[in-house]
Amino acid sequence: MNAVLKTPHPLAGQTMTGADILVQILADEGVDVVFGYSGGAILPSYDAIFRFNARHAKPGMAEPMPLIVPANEQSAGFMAAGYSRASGKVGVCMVTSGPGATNTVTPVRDCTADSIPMVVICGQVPTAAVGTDAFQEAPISSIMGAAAKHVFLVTDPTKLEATVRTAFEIARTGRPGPVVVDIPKDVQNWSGPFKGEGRLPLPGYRARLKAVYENTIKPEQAAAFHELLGAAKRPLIYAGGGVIHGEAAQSLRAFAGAFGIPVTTTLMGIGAVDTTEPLCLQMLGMHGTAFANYAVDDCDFLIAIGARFDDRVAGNPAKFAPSARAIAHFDIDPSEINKVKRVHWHHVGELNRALDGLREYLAGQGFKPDYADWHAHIADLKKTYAMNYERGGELIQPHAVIEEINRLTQGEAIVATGVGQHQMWAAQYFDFKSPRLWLTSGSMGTMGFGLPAALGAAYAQPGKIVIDIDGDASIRMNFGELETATTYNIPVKIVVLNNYGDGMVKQWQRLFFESRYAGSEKSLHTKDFIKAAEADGYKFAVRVGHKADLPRVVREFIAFPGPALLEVVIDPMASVYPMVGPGQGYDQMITGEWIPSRTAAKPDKVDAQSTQMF
Ligand SMILES: Cc1ncc(C[n+]2csc(CCOP(=O)(O)OP(=O)(O)O)c2C)c(N)n1
Ligand SMILES: [Mg+2]
Repeated sequence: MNAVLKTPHPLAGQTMTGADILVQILADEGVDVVFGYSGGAILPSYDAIFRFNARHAKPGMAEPMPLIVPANEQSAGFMAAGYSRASGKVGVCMVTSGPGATNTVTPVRDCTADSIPMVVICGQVPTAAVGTDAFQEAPISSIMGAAAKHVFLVTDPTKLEATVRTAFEIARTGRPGPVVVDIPKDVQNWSGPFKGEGRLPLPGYRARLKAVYENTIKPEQAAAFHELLGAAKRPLIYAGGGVIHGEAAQSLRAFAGAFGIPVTTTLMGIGAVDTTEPLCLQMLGMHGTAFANYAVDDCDFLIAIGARFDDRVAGNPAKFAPSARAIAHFDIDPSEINKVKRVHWHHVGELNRALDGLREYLAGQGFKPDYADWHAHIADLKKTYAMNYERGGELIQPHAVIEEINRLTQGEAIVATGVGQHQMWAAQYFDFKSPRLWLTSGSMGTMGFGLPAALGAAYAQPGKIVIDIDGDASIRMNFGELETATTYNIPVKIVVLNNYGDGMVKQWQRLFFESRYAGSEKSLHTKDFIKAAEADGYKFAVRVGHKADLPRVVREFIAFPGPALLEVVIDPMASVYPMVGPGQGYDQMITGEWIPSRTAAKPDKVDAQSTQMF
């Protein structure tokens, strides 16, 4: 796993402190930025990073391991996650004990739920004080045990080195996820020999991984798949975040392209295929495109790849893909097979190898399907049920803002989001030509994700344009990070779609609670986003409220070279459509006023009972 490490390690045998060992392993693992916040229990490790940077300083070059300090540790976690999502590398976050560590619980859970590799290093009170309610002590291994992929509390300093190396291995292998390493202060201050090699024994984990990595599709399994695909007239690929995490987008594109199989993606799978391609149906699910959801209803063979039939896609598993005579499922995690929906064919293994192998097998069999009728049907669905919104009114519609930005960025920008309506409009109206451009808190749906994730992404992909599409409420959650962008001169472009409230909550209150806006209305809130940005040093901070100004202001905003904030006052009553109500089948999808529907379902038909589930 240690890609950059030569054996023997050039520093092997040297006496080093625990903190220096930690930092050396970070460097060996390829860590080129650490996001975090200091404090008493992590001071030795912060000092070790400072000294590492001083030792390796080269004139005219950036520090090899800069420390990026946000306003709040939650943001450090989301910056590391944004870095990881945009690069595929393990993001690193380093915080102090107690409140520093507990502030990272939300990003840790967020990373587990979205399968994002991250290593969180937490300082802990000295070993002798653990369990005494010492100053700034929190039981991190217990708290994080339920939230992380794995947690280590290092009590034996001679195991620190192997533990940190193993943490990276666990974070990035199999189904990726966050690993927390809790390091008491005395372990950081301990001095001992640096071995330069070695990992902890993890026989069960490694044996399971080996079996998964070595599992290739056997000829009889390939023949069974061939039979299912050969019998299908309307096959459809449903691709999820696993395709992105597994670096399998190219293999998916080659597989779908070789046989002409249309593809729809989950929220997490956006970018797995180029959304501008004719056979890409964009996102499916609760707020998916109507044409994707209708294609799911119409398909006779559904091929799930790195996706998990979650409730935002299969709100009613029994009614999901009702015409599919067969479902196939590819995943790296065996626990996902038959978890929500029973499938007829499955393969647990690396997606890229599986898809390449299967494509070569089918091609070798001379498989040349003719899906012309299905392609015509897909083209017709895309035309008839195209995404649309009110284009004529006085107020600025949020969709128009995204279309305007997209016209300039052309599917090449990195887009991070908060959570709410703005997140869904961004998912629906942006193009994405490649993977790792779309950064969103999918499973947890954590408001406050967007701005720090965008900042982290800017470190992962310097030179790429990074846009945070945020809501007026979501951005408030980590508003302190506005200043982080100017402090470090990170050229993120922040868009606040201001509908003066928790728009998504209000939409549900309109649908299910007779428009009683309990706790979701913000029209009397007094924050001035522009003045706030100016106070934090923004040289571009502009509010736009008139439709006619939008194209010009968006152009100036995107062209601005440094951090920039654009607040757009949007129609506060705009809703996200289409919408499949919770617990419902796609045949009950409501499409709103501007997208045709092929059923008569109306908003008031959404079953209030089903909301009990959420
Ligand atoms: C941390 C957190 N708290 C609460 C929620 C529940 N929630 C989901 S969307 C939403 C409203 C978001 O408002 P805003 O950011 O302004 O986005 P809009 O829907 O208005 O575009 C809320 C409160 C959440 N997702 N995350
Ligand atoms: Mg809002």
